[in-house]
Amino acid sequence: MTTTLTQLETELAALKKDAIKAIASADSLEQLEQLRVSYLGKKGQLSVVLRGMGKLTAEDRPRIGAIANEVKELLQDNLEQKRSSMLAAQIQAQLEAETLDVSMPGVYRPQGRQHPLNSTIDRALDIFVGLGYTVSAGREMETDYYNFEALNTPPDHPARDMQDTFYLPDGNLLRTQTSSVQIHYMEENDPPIRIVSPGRVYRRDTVDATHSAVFHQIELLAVDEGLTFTDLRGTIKEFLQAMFGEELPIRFRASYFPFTEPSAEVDVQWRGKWLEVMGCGMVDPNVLKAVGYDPEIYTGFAAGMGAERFAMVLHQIDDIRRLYSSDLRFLRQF
Ligand code: 2U9
Repeated sequence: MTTTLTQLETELAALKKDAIKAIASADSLEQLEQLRVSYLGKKGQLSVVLRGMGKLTAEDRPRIGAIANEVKELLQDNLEQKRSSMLAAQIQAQLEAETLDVSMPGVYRPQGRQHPLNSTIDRALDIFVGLGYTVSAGREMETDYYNFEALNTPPDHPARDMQDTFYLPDGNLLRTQTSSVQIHYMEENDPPIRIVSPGRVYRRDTVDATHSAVFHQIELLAVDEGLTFTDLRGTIKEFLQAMFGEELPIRFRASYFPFTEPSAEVDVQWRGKWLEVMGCGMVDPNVLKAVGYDPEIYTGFAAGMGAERFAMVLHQIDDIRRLYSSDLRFLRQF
């Protein structure tokens, strides 16, 4: 055995020992790759050692070749094992970092709810839609014509007074009733019609427990051939029964509105008291004429109610101003 052989064997053994140690203590995939290049790459340490093989005798060469191959395979195995265990650790760390603790308390999000006024309006609209009515809402700024003239309200009617209506500098006004929507609708549609119009209306009222300068109305209008007061009465009875959730005694008291003739106010007996809840009547022939409907062929009935009034009755609210106060202690009760 020549010295060169022993020398190469020693070098290979040292390389193997070094490499195993270095691979074992590598702490990144990059470092591992550097080690692979440094030991096993074309110009790596193993190649350098093997260059010494040229000096060996022909019979020693296979021996060193076999040892070198063993070292190479061993290092390749070590590198591969280390690589897999590093990848596994990396995935494990990522999984742990992304783990959701489903037992952790959630983020509190306050739950909102519908305002009692809106739920009252929605409830009324749902009932009328169930009776075949179409919801039609319109604009809040109107001309004198749509708010008064077409609704048979004479120029000297007190409602047209500056004291009762908000007039705008340009001569327009803030609607005092949603009936103006129905005039527009009739101008654009032929009978038969059945519409319900919810919306904000404006009146120059002094604010107190039962009055507000801005409030919400719900008005219905039906125009068809042969409609009578009996149809009106039946519709209102159905509506009130659905609205209160039970059949209650109702009464009609004769009244006056410029746009209906005859006209009536409707009371409901509830918890021992008669409550005035809406107004109604047969559409005045002059209103039908104003929109080009022939009053000899068509008749109509209409009714109007204040949404606030209904909400107050249904929920026993003592002051209309509570509905506009945004006081959460009040609103949380609904
Ligand atoms: C057209 C023709 C007639 C709607 C009607 C009433 C009677 C009524 C009041 C209830 C309380 C207004 O909010 S309130 O102050 N309304 O009493 N409203 S008949 O009549 C119409 C509507 C449209 C074309």
